[in-house]
Amino acid sequence: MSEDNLTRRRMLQLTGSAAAVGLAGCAGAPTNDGQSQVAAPQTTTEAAEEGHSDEESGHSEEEEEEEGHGHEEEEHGHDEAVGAPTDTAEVKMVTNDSGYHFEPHVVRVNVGGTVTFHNESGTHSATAYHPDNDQPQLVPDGAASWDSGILSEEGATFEHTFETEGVYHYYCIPHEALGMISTVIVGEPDAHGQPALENMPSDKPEKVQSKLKELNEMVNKALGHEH
Ligand SMILES: [Cu+2]
Repeated sequence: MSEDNLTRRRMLQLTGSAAAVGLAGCAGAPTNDGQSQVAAPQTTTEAAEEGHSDEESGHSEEEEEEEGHGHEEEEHGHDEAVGAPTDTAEVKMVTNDSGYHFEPHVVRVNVGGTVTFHNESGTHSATAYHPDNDQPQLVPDGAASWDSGILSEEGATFEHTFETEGVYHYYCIPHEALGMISTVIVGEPDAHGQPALENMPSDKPEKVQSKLKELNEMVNKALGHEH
């Protein structure tokens, strides 16, 4: 594969995900954020400049990460690279000035691995897109469902162990419509045939669909599945 093709594809993906981020408002480009040490007007400028440079120079992801967006990324882990699977992972559930978030958006564990959901601030749940939760199936065929129920106490945790390889989307009951949705990848699944990646629930609000698209792009990238 030629380097040019690779770069162009990445550029397209970046452009696409930048658009999705704009809609979803919960990932990637810095937004006004109470935890940030950068004043809001500067943050806005920085975001605008980033968008510009992505389009013009087609930086690869790696380059973009090295250049960094400063401390904000470290705090939020938004523009995360999804690594190899591990035995355990932790996801924070956060309410802050920029909204409602699972952080990071995509975690990856081995088959039999455990994800701990940790309520850092606000009132949230971690709930699988599974028919058992009266939702469309955005988890692997045959996978177990889970639902933390509402966690309102700071520091409350919920664990789920994933025995079935594949891609799992899940949401926060109070904040789904606001885009509080994230993903667990289990093992080394083939991106083809994953319900999470292939079944877009068309009856969901636009904000939910755009968030799912954004997550699907991250997952496809992590699994080396390029269109
Ligand atoms: Cu929430």
